[in-house]
Amino acid sequence: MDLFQTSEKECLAVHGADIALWRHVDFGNETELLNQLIADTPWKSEQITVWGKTYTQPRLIAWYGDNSQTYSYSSISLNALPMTPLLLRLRDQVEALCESTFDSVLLNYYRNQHDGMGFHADDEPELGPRPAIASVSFGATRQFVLKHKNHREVKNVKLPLSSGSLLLMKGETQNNWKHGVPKVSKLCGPRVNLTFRKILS
Ligand SMILES: O=C(O)CCC(=O)C(=O)O
Ligand SMILES: [Mn+2]
Repeated sequence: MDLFQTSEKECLAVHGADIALWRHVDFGNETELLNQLIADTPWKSEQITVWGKTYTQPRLIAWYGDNSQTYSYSSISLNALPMTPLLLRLRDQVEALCESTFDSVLLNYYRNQHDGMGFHADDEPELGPRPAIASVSFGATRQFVLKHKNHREVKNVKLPLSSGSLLLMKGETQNNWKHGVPKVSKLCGPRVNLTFRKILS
């Protein structure tokens, strides 16, 4: 079976964005992948400072890359860990589907419904002006919400990202839209999300 042939790509009609979604890619047994990622990743809890106030991020993170890159966002600076065989294998599949190359990956671990990610754009200068960012999810389905940066009248776009999904954002997406993963009130199991990126030197 050719893994790459089984996945269907949907291009989403979102104004001023270039977003594609594969609702399910055969990355392997997703429960095993989720458990392996949770168990084998040296997760870090980070403090971020926004407008002078310091918070503990409501999720755990880890940063991996081909080179010993340092990645900075908000007030955090992370040194890349070396890519693992599992991450290299997932990257090969993601690169083939997305027709892009990536040199690093940020892992986010949402332990339960109390974990989330606030609205932000992946628009750090080191990602370049029109970055391609590929996001793979395992575990609980969480809503990925896109909010237009400039037009309040434009409705938010809500995408439920289920286990084994692949989302690709590129072109003007980060310039025009923010995105986030809201906390939820209902009981929710663990989710690990991987965002593959390319850091320009
Ligand atoms: O968990 C997600 O789906 C989003 C992750 C994300 O936006 C990020 O890592 O920048
Ligand atoms: Mn992001």
